[in-house]
Amino acid sequence: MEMTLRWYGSKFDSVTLKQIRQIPGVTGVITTLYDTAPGDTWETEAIRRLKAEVEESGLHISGIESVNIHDAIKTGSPDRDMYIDHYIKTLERLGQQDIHMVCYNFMPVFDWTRTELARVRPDGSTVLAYNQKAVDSIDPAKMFDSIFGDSNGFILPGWEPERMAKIKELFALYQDVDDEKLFANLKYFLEAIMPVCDKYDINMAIHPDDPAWSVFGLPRIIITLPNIQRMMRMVDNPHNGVTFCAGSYGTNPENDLPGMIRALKGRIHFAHVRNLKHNYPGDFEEAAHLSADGSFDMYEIMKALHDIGFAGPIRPDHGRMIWDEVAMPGYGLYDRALGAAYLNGLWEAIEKA
Ligand code: DNO
Repeated sequence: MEMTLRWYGSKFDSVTLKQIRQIPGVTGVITTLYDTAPGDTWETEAIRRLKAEVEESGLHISGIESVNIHDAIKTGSPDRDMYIDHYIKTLERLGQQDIHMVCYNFMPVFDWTRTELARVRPDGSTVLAYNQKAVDSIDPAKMFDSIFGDSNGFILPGWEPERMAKIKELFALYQDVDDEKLFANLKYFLEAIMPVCDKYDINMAIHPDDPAWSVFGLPRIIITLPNIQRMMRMVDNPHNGVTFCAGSYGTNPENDLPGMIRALKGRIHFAHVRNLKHNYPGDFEEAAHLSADGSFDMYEIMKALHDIGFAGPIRPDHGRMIWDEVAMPGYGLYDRALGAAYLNGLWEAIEKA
């Protein structure tokens, strides 16, 4: 594995490349052109500039998170082919710049969903949290206002104000899209992009739906092992793989995380490893990466990745806000750096054992 950190670019991130470079064992960043919109074709020059900036700091780009997918592709609307062409062009340009891993998601309307961005934990840190009752009682159109109010002024990935302003229209677009249609639209997209992935050796790594069930009545498909296996079988190409996000799959306590990792051997192209704490059915909050702070056995997760010979990029995920840091919720420096150090420690111990 290669330890990495997510970085949104110097215009958008409170964390600098210099700081990332000083986290022991972190050699790469996972980044994106954060000011592109889903459906845009990425400019070669912009990719080059990003790459040069990262490399000047002594790091390199280990992958992209995310190249977002336009709603026309997810809903299968008549103009999808145009947006798929844009996507293919973007992949081609990334491949030409020697970038070989792209994380994306196929979630309708919302990317990840949380009901609180700053729930206070007993140690005084704040974390992202989810409460099903709160979701059931809120109008999705209001969700954005409550989320945005707590975001420290940062634009959260997947919650861009321009998209959220059109939320009613977005919901209408998905009116006739159920799980089966979403699977079919994903298949259509994957079949179209596999040739360019084969040509440039680009590993596509689909991110799970977070939380791993339907919210606001929208279809959600990347939530369980059988569904991932269905997705991989329907376009059976090693470049069609997954981001194994422990925190997202782990929202459902029935997902056996180490077991899933073992079953996905060879098709995990990227790993997000973080911990969360289940308080009671329908309520969870994020935790420190340390096993003892949450509900997951982080040793078993890292052990499973080690056992399958996982060699791709891995990153700590959603840190707590600690030590008075002001940053994008989940994406401060301090707790993610602690997470990276802890995961590196587990890995070293597993290797030496
Ligand atoms: C949340 C992230 C997601 C992820 C996208 C991938 O913090 O893990 O926003 O980047 O779903 O496209």
